[in-house]
Amino acid sequence: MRLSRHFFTKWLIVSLCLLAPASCAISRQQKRQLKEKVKSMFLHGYQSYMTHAYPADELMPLSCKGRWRSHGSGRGDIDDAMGNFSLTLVDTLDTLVLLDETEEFERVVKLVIASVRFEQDIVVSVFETNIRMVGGLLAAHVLAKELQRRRGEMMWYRSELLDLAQDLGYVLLKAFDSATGMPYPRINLKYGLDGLDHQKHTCAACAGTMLLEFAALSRLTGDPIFEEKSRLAMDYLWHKRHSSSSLMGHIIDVDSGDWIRRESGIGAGLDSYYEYVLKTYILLGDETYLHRFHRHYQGLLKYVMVNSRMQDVHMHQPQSTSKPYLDALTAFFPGLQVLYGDVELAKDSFRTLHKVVQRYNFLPEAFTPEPELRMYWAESYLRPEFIESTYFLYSATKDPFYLEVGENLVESLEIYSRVKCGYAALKDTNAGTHDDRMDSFFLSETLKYLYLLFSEPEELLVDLHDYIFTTEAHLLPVQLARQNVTFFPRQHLEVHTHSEEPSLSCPSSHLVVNFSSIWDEFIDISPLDSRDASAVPQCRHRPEMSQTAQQQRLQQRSVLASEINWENPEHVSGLRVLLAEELLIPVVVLTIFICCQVILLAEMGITVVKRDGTILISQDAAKAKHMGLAAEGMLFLQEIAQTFRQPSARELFFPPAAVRITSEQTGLDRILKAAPAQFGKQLGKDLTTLKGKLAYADPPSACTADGLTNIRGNIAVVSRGSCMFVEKARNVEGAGAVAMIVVDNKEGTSFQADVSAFAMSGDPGSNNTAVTIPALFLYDVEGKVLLDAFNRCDDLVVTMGPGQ
Ligand code: DMJ
Repeated sequence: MRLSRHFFTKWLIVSLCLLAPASCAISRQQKRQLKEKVKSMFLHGYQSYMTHAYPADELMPLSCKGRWRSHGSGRGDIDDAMGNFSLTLVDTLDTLVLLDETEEFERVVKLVIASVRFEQDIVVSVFETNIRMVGGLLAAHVLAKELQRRRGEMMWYRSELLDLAQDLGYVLLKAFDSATGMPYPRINLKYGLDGLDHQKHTCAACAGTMLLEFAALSRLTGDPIFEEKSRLAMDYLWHKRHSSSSLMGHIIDVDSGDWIRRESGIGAGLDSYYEYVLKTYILLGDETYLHRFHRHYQGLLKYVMVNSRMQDVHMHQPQSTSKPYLDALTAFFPGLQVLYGDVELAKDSFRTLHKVVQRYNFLPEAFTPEPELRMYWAESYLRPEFIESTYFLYSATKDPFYLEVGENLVESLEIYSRVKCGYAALKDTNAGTHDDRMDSFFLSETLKYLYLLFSEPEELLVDLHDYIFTTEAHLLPVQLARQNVTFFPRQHLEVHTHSEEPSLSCPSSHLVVNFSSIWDEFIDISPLDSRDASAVPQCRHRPEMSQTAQQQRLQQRSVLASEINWENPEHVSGLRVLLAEELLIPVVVLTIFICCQVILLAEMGITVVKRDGTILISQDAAKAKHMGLAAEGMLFLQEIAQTFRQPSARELFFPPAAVRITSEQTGLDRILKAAPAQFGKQLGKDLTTLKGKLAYADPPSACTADGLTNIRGNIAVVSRGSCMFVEKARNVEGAGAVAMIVVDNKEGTSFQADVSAFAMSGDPGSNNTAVTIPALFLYDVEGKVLLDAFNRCDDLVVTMGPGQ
């Protein structure tokens, strides 16, 4: 082993620090310097890749050129991660955002959108392609949206990265076409499984590391297939665990379901299976997975990590060890233990790994278990796992010891791995010889965790508590748990704003909410301007949005409003906007609503004062946290004004309606109570009734004008949500439907239970007149009756008319 003077000094310092930790704690200033240091390291690696390798998949840091995937390029399995799709760049996108390189992020997102395609005759690893490419695209998509929302940057972006992720998702889906539902390990990007001499043996981690990315894909695109398939694969793996120990084997046949190799541990081949069981619970809130992880964890503690001594064992004879070494991937486990809440055991297992790192500067690819802890394989690929655990342990304990571990790693990388064109893996950790490879995970994971270790939470664009790291350290928002997988088309996440920025010279906007309502239970809000114009400081630069932009904002708001954690609103990620429509509720509820939101309103520069049955809502844009929130606040007020403006005579009363369903074949004849619409032809007034056949809109939300099929000449059935009712009506009418029935997407609602005189609202502007077809709304209970009848009766006839 090479023991440099530098390392002797470091060893001395660390030893002294262990004896007197307080005196050696890294100061905030040093921490900042280390963070900047890591950033400069990242930029060296990244720019080397962009200059010498891009658009190739990887950088060859010694040759200063790109590594492409070609037939017979020949490093065996490790090349399966490469698909000539600029792997390193895609894998690195979200790191750029976390390191606040957002201009560069924007530049290269455009490159990716313009150039990355998957129609190539190349066989790739399903697992690697999923974690690096799909995960990379999804995280970049989510962060691009964050940049739009928080900073008003990248407003041109329209979910193109999500489209790419979805395209790739469909390619990978073909791999699930096995007898057990577990994915085959490889797929041809162009031809799927065709012509592949199916390799049927896959590792448990390979089959079981799809669900986070695929669930995110389903929930962001609205296509449930990804989540469904990957859940089934997880179910199958769970069913294959050892019945008493709950240990898993290593390699499994995806057609027969037989275990091919039964070694059990926590390293390569198994690591991220366990990781995804726990993280699925964290991301999706599905307790089945917590229960499963708990069972696995008990088995691991009993046999694989006995008293924190890590070892690999035989799945069916867990008392006997199966191999004499542990691999570098094992080092992710303390981080997972932290996530599970077992910080004390995490510290113990980390201590063992740290001893190896202290000895060799890096964690070698394999090393023997305690007590020897000797190098077994000499290579080090600069993997992230050890630093990942360091980061999680520091986050949980704030013990400066972990910062020092990170600092040592920074120095080791600089001394032993930095070369002219990036960072080279080590061929021999002992001899310090280089290998001509810089794997994409070095930028996407190793340096990301290292940077985050030295960052203060408030310095980051996002609150990391709102995200989970995938196994490739890509960020996925935990709010996905609250999104309904069936009806969640992508319009939900789209942000479209006007180009004008709010002027901070604009002093304020005011509204009065007056409780002396014309309806007993509802409030009447009208702009203060119309009541006491002299009291309103007039704003010369108030930004006006187009009707469409406003509708689009409302769409977005309705999603976010559904995510409000009423108990603890300030802890909700992304809750920066409010839905004015939500205020169409009784006074008491309104009061609670506003009280819950005061913190959020304050961030938008809005204050709320309640006085003698009147609520005064005012905004001082200069007091908003930032420009984006100032604009949100103004829009919020505008929307309240529009929503609660004095109703016109026509709007004052919309009588309830009804849907009659009949089927001669089955003798069915039933009347369902329905809510009317404030737009389109009024049943019982503009026309008496309308009779027709039903057809499901596709996509079900009907929020897009393009691609709506099957509804011409029929009554279109659409799902509630994602956009305004009137927009749905416009779209289905454009596609030839003669009428529209919207079915509620909230479980358990019914016409009887809703005491409010609900009518689907129209455009605040003139576009209502563009809709001529009649439209009705059915609550969940009545909607289910309709859909059930539609599914059962081929001859179902639907008559829409006024209620009694
Ligand atoms: C990464 O691609 C991921 O962390 C994966 O889960 C395991 N292998 C590498 C890093 O070692």
